[in-house]
Amino acid sequence: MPEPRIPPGQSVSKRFPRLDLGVIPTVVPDKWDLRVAGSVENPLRFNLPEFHALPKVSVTRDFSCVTGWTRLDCVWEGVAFQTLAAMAKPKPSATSVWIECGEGYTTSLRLEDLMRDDVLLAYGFDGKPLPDEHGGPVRLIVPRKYGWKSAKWVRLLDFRDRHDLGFWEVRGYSDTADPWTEDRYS
Ligand SMILES: Nc1nc2c(c(=O)[nH]1)N[C@H]1C(S)=C(S)[C@@H](COP(=O)(O)O)O[C@H]1N2
Ligand SMILES: [Mo]
Repeated sequence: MPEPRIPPGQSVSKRFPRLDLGVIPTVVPDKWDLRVAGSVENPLRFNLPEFHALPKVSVTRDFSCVTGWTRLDCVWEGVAFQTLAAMAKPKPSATSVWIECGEGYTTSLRLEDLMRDDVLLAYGFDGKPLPDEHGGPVRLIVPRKYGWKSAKWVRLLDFRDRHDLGFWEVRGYSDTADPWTEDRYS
């Protein structure tokens, strides 16, 4: 059998639905920053112009939410996670990254899952600046995981020597979150 295009139990959405806790954080561009901290040799802090000046990548991937929709061929533009990791230099003890967002949402990922070459901190979507409701100015995109790992409005990437569970993961959603195995709940 050929591989199906979308994961089991999903259906294609032409629109790009919005899914979050209902709050869009107010971003004052002068005050916005993105910090990379924790178990790294080189902690980093970027304001928006500095972040936009980093090497840019474009990644086209499908996006699947656990509630059942998949949007095909999302075109994301931004900074590869690998680029940030190379600058920050994780300590050998770092195994996980804790992610904090502007409105209080959190998630976390194993470092090995973030080091895939399709993971990025996106500021562009389908050829335009990433809209506020989809996580602008900067969001994480982890195409191989269900959408709740793709944190919107990211402000902090905290490298850790232990793995802590984020907002949905402590509420019963899977920590591994693989759409292809319908790995929805823990
Ligand atoms: N900060 C933040 N990021 C978040 C969420 C959230 O509530 N807050 N929801 C997640 C979920 S469950 C999904 S499916 C995707 C949806 O992204 P979208 O609203 O751009 O479609 O964002 C994820 N990232
Ligand atoms: Mo979701």
